[in-house]
Amino acid sequence: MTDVPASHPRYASLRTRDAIVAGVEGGVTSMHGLVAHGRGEAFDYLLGERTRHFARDAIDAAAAMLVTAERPVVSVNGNAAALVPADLVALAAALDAPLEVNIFHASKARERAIREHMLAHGAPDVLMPATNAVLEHIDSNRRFVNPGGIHVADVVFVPLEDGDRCQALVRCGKRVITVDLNPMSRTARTATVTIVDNVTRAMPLLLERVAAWRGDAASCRDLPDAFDNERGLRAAETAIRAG
Ligand code: PTJ
Repeated sequence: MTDVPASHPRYASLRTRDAIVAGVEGGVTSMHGLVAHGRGEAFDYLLGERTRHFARDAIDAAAAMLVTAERPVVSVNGNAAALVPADLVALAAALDAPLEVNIFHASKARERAIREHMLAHGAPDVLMPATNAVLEHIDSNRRFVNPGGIHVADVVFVPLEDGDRCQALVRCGKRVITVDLNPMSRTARTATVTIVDNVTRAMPLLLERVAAWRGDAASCRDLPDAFDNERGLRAAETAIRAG
């Protein structure tokens, strides 16, 4: 771990880097994940490394969509597993939803490492991609899904997604919630709800909202339809360009 005091101005960012590096060292995160993380850092820097109003609106819509879903699934890749494993486990538990490993850069060993990592963080079970359930409209490794998970899900929470699979999920009729610091990415533009924020900041806020609404879904039922993803992305891009 980087030896920096909590008073260091870049403490949170450096700790998050440490988590990603530990993910690579533990076989959970791919080397490509480091590159993706660097790109995320750059956007986060431009956003002032804080949760903005458009992200809060998206978090509300996402929480409402998740608590009113019939079969929500929490999808886990190598970066999300390294950065927010306990929060992902807590989200799945709060929703009574499965966690499912689904990665872009193919590796059976890494899929198993992510599963073990999530179990070590308290997940009671973790679904794995299977060969007997395939997502249509996609050719990459991510087409393999679990027949009891993403294959039959109506809402998929998939932080740091790649554009192709996001498109495929939407074309399969699923509603997709993503967390992506880049409001211009294909994923951000294709998802049903895009939370433009660092996943490390967004997850605790999402958990709070889900906890508040899960026993009272009626009070938030209208939020997902009222949410305008394009408007949120425009606001995020404007904030980034304004510096
Ligand atoms: O474990 P795998 O094989 O599934 O790979 C995971 C990555 C993330 C490497 C893979 O999905 C990938 O290549 O993603 P992309 O297409 O590079 O997109 C990653 C997006 O996440 C980029 O738009 C980044 O800006 C964004 N991002 C990076 N770090 C964060 C982030 N968004 C939110 N929070 C972050 N901490």
